[in-house]
Amino acid sequence: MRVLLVHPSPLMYSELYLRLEPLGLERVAAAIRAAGHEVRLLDLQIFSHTDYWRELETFAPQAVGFSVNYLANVPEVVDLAKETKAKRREAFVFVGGHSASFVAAEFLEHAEGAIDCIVRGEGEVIAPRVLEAIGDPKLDTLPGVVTPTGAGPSPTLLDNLDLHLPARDLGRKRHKYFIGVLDPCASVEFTRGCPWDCSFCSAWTFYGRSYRKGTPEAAGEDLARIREPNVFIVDDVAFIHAEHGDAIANEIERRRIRKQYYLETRCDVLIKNRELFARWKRLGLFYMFLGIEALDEDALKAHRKRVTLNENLRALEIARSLGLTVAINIIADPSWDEARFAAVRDWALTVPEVVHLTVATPYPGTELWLTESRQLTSRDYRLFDVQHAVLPTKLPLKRFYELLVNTQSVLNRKHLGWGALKLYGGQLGLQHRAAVRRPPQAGPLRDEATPPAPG
Ligand code: B12
Ligand code: SF4
Repeated sequence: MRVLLVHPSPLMYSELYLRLEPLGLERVAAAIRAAGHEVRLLDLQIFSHTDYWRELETFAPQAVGFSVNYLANVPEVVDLAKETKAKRREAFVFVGGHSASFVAAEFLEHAEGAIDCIVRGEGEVIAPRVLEAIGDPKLDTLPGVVTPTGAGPSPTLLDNLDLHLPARDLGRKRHKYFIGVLDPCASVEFTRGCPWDCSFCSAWTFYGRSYRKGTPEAAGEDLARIREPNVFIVDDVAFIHAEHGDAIANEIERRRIRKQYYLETRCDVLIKNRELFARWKRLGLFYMFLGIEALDEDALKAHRKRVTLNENLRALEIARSLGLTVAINIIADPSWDEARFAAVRDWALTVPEVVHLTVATPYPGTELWLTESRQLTSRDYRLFDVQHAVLPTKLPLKRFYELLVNTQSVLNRKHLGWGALKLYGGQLGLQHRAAVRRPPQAGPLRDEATPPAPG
C-alpha cells in the first residue's frame, strides 16, 4: 500500500529558534515500511501545503497519516483531512501523536467524518495493524484505535525500543533541521517515558508511567548513522540511570563519534549523576535544559516535582562548574501578583542561566487538566502554547500579560537582543519549552486572551 505520512506546519514563530526532525513519524514510517508498504514522508515544517497537494496527486497514497504532537496543530490537520477527503475520497486518513491521543473524540467530531481513525499512544506496533484493518469493521477494536463508531482497548507499548530506528532516509531537505546554533541538527531517542509524575506534565500518562531504555549498541548505531554534526536528545529526562548513559558514552568512544549535544534533564538527576554529565561534556554536550519550575517549596510541591529548592540551586552550581550552558524554566502561575513577578525577575537577574517563563497550562492528559479544566477560560487549543493564560488570573488579565511580557523581555535583555536570535538561538531558544513563545506582535487569536504589546 502507498502510505503518505505528514508532519504539520511549525508552531507559530518556533522556526526562529528551531525546526526539528519528525522523529516519531520517522519511527512509524520505519515500522510501516518493515511491514512491506511503500512510504513517503512530507514535513510541512519545511514544505508547503501546495507541495502536499502535489504529493497527494502524484504519489496517490491509499492512506495518509498525520502526526499531531501539539494541540495547536489540531485545526490545521482537521482542515487538511477534510480537503484530502474532498480531493481523494478513497484515501484512508489516520492521525496519531501525543496530543491527538488525549483529544481523540473531540478531534474526530471536528473532522466530521474526514478522519477515519485516531491512533492513540506509540505508533510503531499499531500503525501497520491499522493499515491491515482498513475496511474491516473490527478496526475500532484494535488497541489505541478510536473511530467515529467506537474505541479499542488501551494502547500497547513498544517493548523493544531498538526496533524501527528512525527512517531518516525518508526526510527531504534534512539540512533544514536545527536548534539555535546547533545547525544542522538531528534528533535521537535513547529512552522513552518518565518515572516521575509531575502534575503539569503528560509524559508519564502518555507512556503509562513506564521508563524504557534502548540498548547502548542501538544508540551507538543510530548515532553513527546520523550525518549532522549536532544532536538533540529528545528523552524527557536524560540519563536517569548513570550506567545507561555511561554505556552509550562507551559506544560513542568506541565508534569515535564526535557530535555536539543538547539534552533536557532534572536537577536531582544532574546532582546524582554529576560524573556522567562531566563525561558527556567531554564528549560534546553543549547545552542543557533544566526544569526548575518554581522558586518556592509550596509551588514545587503543587507541581509534584519531588525536588527541593536547594537541590535546584545546587544543580545549577554543578552545571556551572561543568562549564555547561543552561536554560531553565519557571512556571508562571495565574495566581501571581506584581510582587511575585518582581521576585522572580530579581532572582533571574542574579543568575547567569537563560531563564524562561511559561504560563501554567492544564494540558489534556495531565493531572492539572483533571483538577483545573472546569475553570478554563478558553478551549481554543491554539492558546494552549504555555504563553497564554487559559485559567483565570488573579491580576487583571491585561496586567498579567504586561508583567509576563515585560519580565521575559528584561530577562532576554540580560543576554542579548532579539536580533541575535539565530546566532545565539542556543542561548534564547535552545530549550524547547520556550521555543514556541508567541511574540505579542503575532496578532490576536482571541481578543480577551491576547497579550498586550510590549511596554
Ligand atoms: C521535540 C519536542 C518539541 C518540539 C517539536 C518539534 C517537532 N518537529 O516535533 C517543539 C520545540 C516545537 C516542542 C514544543 C512544545 N512541547 Co514538546 N516535546 C518535544 C519532545 C522533547 C520530543 C518529541 C519526540 O521527537 N519524541 C520522540 C518520538 C519517537 O515520539 P513521538 O513524537 O511522541 O511519536 C510517537 C507517538 O506519539 C506516535 N506518533 C507520532 N506521530 C504519529 C503519527 C501517526 C500517524 C501515528 C499512527 C502515530 C504517531 O508514534 C511515535 C512513535 O512511538 C517531547 C518529549 C518526548 N520525549 O517525546 C516533548 C513533548 C511532546 N512536548 C511537550 C510540551 C508540553 C511542549 C510545549 C507545550 C512546550 C513545553 N512546555 O514543552 C510546546 C508545544 C506548544 C504548542 N503550541 O502546542 C510535552 C507534551 C505535549 C502535550 N501534552 O501536548 C512533551 C511530552 C514533553 C514534556 N515532558 O513536557 N516540543
Ligand atoms: S516534567 Fe519531567 S520529570 Fe516531571 S513527569 Fe514530566 S518528564 Fe517527568
